[in-house]
Amino acid sequence: MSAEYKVDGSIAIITMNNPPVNGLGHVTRHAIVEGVRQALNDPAVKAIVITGAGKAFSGGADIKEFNSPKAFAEPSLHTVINVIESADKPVIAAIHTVCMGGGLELALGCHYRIASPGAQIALPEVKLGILPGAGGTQRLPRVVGLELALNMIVSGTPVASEKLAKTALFNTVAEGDLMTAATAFAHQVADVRPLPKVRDIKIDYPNYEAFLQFSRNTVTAMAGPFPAPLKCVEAVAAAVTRKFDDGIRFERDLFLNLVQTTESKALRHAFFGERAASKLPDVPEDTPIRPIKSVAVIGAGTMGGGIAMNFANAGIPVKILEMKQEALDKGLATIRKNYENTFRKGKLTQEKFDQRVSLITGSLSYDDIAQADLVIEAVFEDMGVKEQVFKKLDSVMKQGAILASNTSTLDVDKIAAFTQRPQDVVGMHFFSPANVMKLLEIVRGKKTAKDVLATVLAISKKIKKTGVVSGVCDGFIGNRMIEQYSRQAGFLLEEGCTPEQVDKAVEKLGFAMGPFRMGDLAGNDIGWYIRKRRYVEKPHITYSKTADLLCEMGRFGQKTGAGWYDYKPGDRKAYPSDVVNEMIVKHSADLGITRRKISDQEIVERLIYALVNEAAYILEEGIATRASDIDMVYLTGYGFPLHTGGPMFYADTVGLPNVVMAMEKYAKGRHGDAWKPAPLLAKLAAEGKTFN
Ligand code: T1G
Repeated sequence: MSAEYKVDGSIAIITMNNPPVNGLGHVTRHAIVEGVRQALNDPAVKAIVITGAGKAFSGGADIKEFNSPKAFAEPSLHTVINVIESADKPVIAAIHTVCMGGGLELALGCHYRIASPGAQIALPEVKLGILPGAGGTQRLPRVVGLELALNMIVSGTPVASEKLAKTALFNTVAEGDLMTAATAFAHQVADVRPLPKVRDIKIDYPNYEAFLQFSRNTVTAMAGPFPAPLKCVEAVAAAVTRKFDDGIRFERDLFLNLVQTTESKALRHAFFGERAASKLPDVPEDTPIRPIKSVAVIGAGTMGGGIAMNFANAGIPVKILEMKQEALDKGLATIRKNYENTFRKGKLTQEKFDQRVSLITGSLSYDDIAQADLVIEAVFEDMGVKEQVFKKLDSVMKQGAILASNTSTLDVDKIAAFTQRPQDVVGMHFFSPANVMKLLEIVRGKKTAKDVLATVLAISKKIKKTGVVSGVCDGFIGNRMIEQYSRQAGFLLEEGCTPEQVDKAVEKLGFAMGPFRMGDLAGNDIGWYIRKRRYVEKPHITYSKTADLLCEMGRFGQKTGAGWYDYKPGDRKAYPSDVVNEMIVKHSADLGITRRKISDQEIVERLIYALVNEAAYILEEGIATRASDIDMVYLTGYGFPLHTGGPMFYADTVGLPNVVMAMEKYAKGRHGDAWKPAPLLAKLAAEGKTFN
């Protein structure tokens, strides 16, 4: 039973109990209706209190049931709310901790609402690409007013219950024991009639048309490819322009339309993908974690500084170790400047600024970091340098300390072998800028201990990163895939494209930046350095020489004022470069290639399917645990458009048979060997299955 029923004197108490957040799944909905029916039929019962067990009143409809018959099986959430609202005895919602989505809509159907302070109150459906579908857009404006309701529904942002204490949403926000307050309140209102119904409240907002039009314009400007925000405005508009029941029907139609959209399915996929990523099949969820009370970072460069900031932001003291005072001072000054910029933008209070700056200290001596629970090296990407650092760490760090490398491609097993404690060694690959990008690739060595993985997964949540575990291979998950993406980008240049055409094609799909603008930002010399290593290690893999020719021209990107594009001093805008385009055209001629017009569709397919095919190899090799992990890597670390759900979800949406057919077409072209479908991809396509 996922709702308990008991009678306390003359008060019936229904306690939702569907861990972890009392999602209003079918069983729970049925149990609530049964409880209300039982209470209404019991002459001893004078009032009903509904509350939630555990860490939530209710986190809303059970998203896991979406797109399954259970989601709308009777009693639907609408039915549950109607049963409550039309009850002939008072129903009081006793709200605590989390009251979101359908949970808040259920509370709005009650006659009274009591809350504890600090409860998160929200209608976050828009974050899932839908809108409140059980009356939230019609009832919330009636209790908190049109403007606040619209803001809450379009943003999906939680508001603390005490901030809503003065609105008609709550009868009281009570300190102390919630159930004592709710039961006492129930006794007070047991005989009060008529029973107050939110649906009967009139919305008073003079000149609401102007406000709604302003809202439509604002929301249209910020919604991007997502249809839900604007539909939220239309649904809330119905609360003022239509009769209640008509508004409910209108809201329902909008909801049913949105729940079927690819954008919503992509957002729900990302919601669960974020949470699934922290689960490893062979690491039990109750694996004890090592306490991380202090962190050390080696290297005060761009990465080291950004990494340190993540821990300071989470309230964890960080010591940065450098070899030279000048480098240490420069690194600490850069960190302070970053915090000052955030403070100046009003995104940081003085108190937080002071706290964070004080949590980051520097040192020139390994002895000063010996007691840190976690040390992360962010030194030069060279195995020789890593060897020196890890041998030193092995001799200095306390037993049980976790030794992490921020390497972006190097073999973590080799790094672990520099120490006598390979079980304590792990990769923590942050993405630049490390204090901004959400992705953290956690690289699991063959000997990395399970509690080390559990600890790093837990600490990644604490520092607000999306931790995704990767096995050891060249480039782990993200960079190994981007290698194939970059190869195709280079080939496209040789065959007829300009850098701008390639970038624009994927930016039209929603990428923040195409491959060439990204190269100019990150520095083209980074890829050059890696390709030089690969030419030796993997001579069979061909690359376009255009990227090397570009670097030989000293055009490393924004940092040299010129890259694939030209740049003007003080202006970050990328201007197409005649010099580069001439180099590309000449290179095509040198290769004897007759340049041709290439469609945007071919560009998008070749770039994205190159990612997908490599990902299929990564999956079948067990480097990534699941397809949604790969999507999370690309959504949080590579600017892959969120509305597509990530490369694997995108391929599923296109249909794997279509992906394979397109690859077969490209296999007939230049470098066709790159288009051999990974066995897993070919198998899934042949069986009509999907990655996710
Ligand atoms: N349904 C199903 N599972 C849910 C869930 C939900 N609504 N919310 C959370 N979970 C799972 C989550 O997958 C994870 O599972 C576990 O609970 C803990 O979550 C008609 C249709 C509530 C603030 O959008 O924002 O109502 O990984 O790690 O950090 O209008 O979860 O452990 O197996 O996030 O303490 C609207 C979404 C639904 C709220 C708790 N509601 N959830 O945060 O824990 S649509 C939402 C959250 C709707 C109606 C419409 C957060 C949280 P697992 P967690 P947390």
